[in-house]
Amino acid sequence: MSSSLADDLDGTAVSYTATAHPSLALVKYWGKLPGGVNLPATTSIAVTLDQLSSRVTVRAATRDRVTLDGAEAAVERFTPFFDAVRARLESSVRFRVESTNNFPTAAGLASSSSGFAALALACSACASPNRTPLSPSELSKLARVGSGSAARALFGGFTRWSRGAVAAEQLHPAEHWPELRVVVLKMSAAAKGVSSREAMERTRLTSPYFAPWVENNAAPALEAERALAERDLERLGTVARHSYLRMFATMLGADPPVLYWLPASVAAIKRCEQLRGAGVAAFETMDAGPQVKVLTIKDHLEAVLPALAEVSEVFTVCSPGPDAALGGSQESAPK
Ligand code: 2P0
Repeated sequence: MSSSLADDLDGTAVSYTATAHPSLALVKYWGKLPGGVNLPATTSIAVTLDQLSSRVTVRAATRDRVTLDGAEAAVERFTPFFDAVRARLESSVRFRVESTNNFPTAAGLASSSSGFAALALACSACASPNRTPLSPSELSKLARVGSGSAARALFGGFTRWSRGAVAAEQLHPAEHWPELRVVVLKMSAAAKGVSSREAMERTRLTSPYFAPWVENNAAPALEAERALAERDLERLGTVARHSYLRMFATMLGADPPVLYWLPASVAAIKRCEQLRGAGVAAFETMDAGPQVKVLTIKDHLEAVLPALAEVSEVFTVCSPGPDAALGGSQESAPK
């Protein structure tokens, strides 16, 4: 059944817009605790990326409906989140959502983190326009129901989402480390074949390496937190590399195995190794997709960018980003 946008609206025409930036984990969330909604089995430590963004516009409507970058999305993916917002705010409103990303969706660039963080803000404003806005922690709880990593994307700068926690928290604002840079490489814009949610659950249920992955998570999370506090890129980069490689080790042990890497991903990993050998800060990380993101500092970009451009497209260079916020405009991700 198709209907025009006007058919779905309740006649108020008031719209609520919010913008959020993806949360890139340096120590990874991979695996859920049983019995809750997106409760993490591992503590994750992350940075919010300023140049990538999701922008959502929400209006009250007669039924829930979502378009993602102009295409109709399967609304079932959003229903538990919408229901959580309605329950929290004691509202029966239905949501008409238009969402755009300035980067490839579902390609391993954490689009669900920024998308649901922006939705938590815009939907809660739409569901209850006359009450005091929910606190960032309450919004983080709601965003988590949509997608685990979205709990972190509510906050700018540097975040922690502890094992079993219902909400994430900010460790430091973006101003804590303004020189930090994340070079985002684009190996492929194709949507991934296996969703991160499915891959995560398959890993938990079938990989013999899942239990040791969880058991060995506390020390790296603490080490990353300390390295962040001291702005020590060597230590942070080293623990971030351990975390993503061990996360992939658990996936490779799943049945059937999950392999997101492309030849260009491996080429970028090797190029970072060469750069480090030459004394240049370049610490890569990856998520549920083929893209490689490289941690460095501003002064090393001159050496890092041409070296990485030889093996992949440099999509953009990010600094630590701001909090998710109501309103906001979206620009294409500049290099
Ligand atoms: C993270 N990822 O910490 C990890 C690292 C990908 C690799 O969180 O099922 O979309 O919605 O809670 O948050 C991607 O998975 O999963 C993710 P759900 P999500 O950023």
